[in-house]
Amino acid sequence: MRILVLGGDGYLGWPTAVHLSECGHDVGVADNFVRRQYDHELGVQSLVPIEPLSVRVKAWREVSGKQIETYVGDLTDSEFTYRMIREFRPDAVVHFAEQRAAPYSMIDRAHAVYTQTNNVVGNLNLLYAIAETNPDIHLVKLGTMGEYGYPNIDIEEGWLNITHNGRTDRMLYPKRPGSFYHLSKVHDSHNIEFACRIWGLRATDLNQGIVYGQQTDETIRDERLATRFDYDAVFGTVLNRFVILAALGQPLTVYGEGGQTRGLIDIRDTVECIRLAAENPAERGEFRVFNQMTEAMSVLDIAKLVADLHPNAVDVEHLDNPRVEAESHYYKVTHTRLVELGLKPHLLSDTLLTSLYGIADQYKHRADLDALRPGVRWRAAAEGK
Ligand code: NAD
Ligand code: USQ
Repeated sequence: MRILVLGGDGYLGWPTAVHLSECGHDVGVADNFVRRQYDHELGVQSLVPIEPLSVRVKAWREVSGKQIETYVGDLTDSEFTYRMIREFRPDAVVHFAEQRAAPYSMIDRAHAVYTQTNNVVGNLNLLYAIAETNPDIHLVKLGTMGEYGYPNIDIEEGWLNITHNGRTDRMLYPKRPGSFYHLSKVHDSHNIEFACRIWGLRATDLNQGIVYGQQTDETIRDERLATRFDYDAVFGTVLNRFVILAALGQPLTVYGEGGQTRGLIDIRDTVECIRLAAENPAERGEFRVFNQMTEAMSVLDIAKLVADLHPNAVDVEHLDNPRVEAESHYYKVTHTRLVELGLKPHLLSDTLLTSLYGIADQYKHRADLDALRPGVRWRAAAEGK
C-alpha cells in the first residue's frame, strides 16, 4: 500500500513511518517541524537526541535499503495539503500532525486558539483534499481516549446504543474532555464522522491512550533513527516523565490524590495498531472508532510501579493538582477491536521499564531541572493570573 504519515517527524509518527516501511509499504512522511519549534519556545529538548528528518530518512535508506518520501509543509495550508495528496496518491493517510499537549493548549488564550486552529483546520483541509482528490483513500486519524472524559458508565468504542423514551438509536458516544487540546480531537471526530456520512469517506478514529516507551524494532537499528523522549511538565507524558524523574533522583510528581485512571499503550503496540488499521480499511461511508489502549492504571499506581522497580530509592510527592480533573472515578473501557484484528499487546512489564531506565540514565545530563515542575494551571484564566 501507499501510506502517507502526517506528523512523521514526531514522537509516534517517525517510528510508525519506519515500521510501515519495514512491513513493505511505500511510505511518505509530512511535517512542518512545529514540534521542534515548541521546544525552542519552552526552552527544552528531547532527552534522547534526535536527528533532523533529512538525516533520519537517509539513515533509514542506509539501514533498510528503503526510501521514504518527504513533504515539508503545514496542513493548515490547503494548497500544500492538496498538492501532497495529489502527488503521493496514497491508499491510506495516517494523521498524527496535531498539537498534542493538554498543558500547552491551556497556557493562555493564544495557545488554546492556536491548538484548535492548527488541529481542526488542518484536519478539515485534509478531509476536503481526500474528498476532492480520491474519496477512496482511507483516513487513519489519531484521536485520544481523553475525548470521552471519565464518565460514570462503561466506555464503548466510539458508538453507544441508546434507548430513550422507548426509542432506540446508535449515537456517537457522548464526550466530556478535559482540555482545549482534548476538545480539538472531539471537534475532529465530529468533522470526520460528518465527512463519512455526506461524502462516503472511509475513516478510522483511533482513540489512543497515553503512550510510553522510546524504542521500536526499527528505531533501535541505528541511533540516528531514535525518536523523541519528553520529560518536561508540558510535553512529557506521565509514565515517560516518571521514569526520567526517577533517573534524575527527583520525586515523582503525582497531581492531587493520583486516583486519575488512564489508558496506556506501549509505543511498539502503537506502530502495530496503525499497521493493522491501515491494512484492514474501513468501508466506504464508515466512521470506525477503535480504543487504542492495552491496559488501565491510576497515576498513583504508575508512580508506585516506577518507584518500586527502580534500582535507586525514589520518592513520590503529591502536588496540588494544576489541572481540573476527577482524582478518583469509575473507569471501564471496551478495547477489543484492535485485538480482534490481531494486536498482541505488550503489557507493562519489568523488562520494558528496566530498558527505559537505561535510556533515561544514559541521557539524564541533557535534562533541564527547571522544566520539571508543572507551571500551567487550568484555572488561571478565571483567576486573573
Ligand atoms: P508530536 O508532537 O511528537 O508529533 C506531531 C507531529 O506533527 C510533530 O512532528 C509536529 O511538528 C507535526 N505537526 C503538528 N501540526 C502540524 C501541521 N499543522 N502541519 C504539519 N505538521 C504538523 O506528537 P506525538 O506524541 O507523536 O502524537 C502524535 C499524535 O498522536 C497526535 O495527534 C496526538 O494527539 C496523538 N496521541 C498521542 C499520544 C501520546 O501519548 N504521545 C497519546 C494519544 C494520542
Ligand atoms: N500527571 C501527574 N503528574 C505528572 C504528569 C501528569 O499526576 O507529572 C497526571 C495528569 O494530571 C493526568 C494524567 O497524569 O491526570 C495524564 O497526564 P499526561 O500529561 O500524561 O496525559 P494527557 O495530558 O492526558 O495527554 C497525553 C498526550 C496526549 C494524548 C493523551 C491520551 O500528551 O497527546 O491525547 O495523553 S489520554 O490521556 O488518553 O487522553
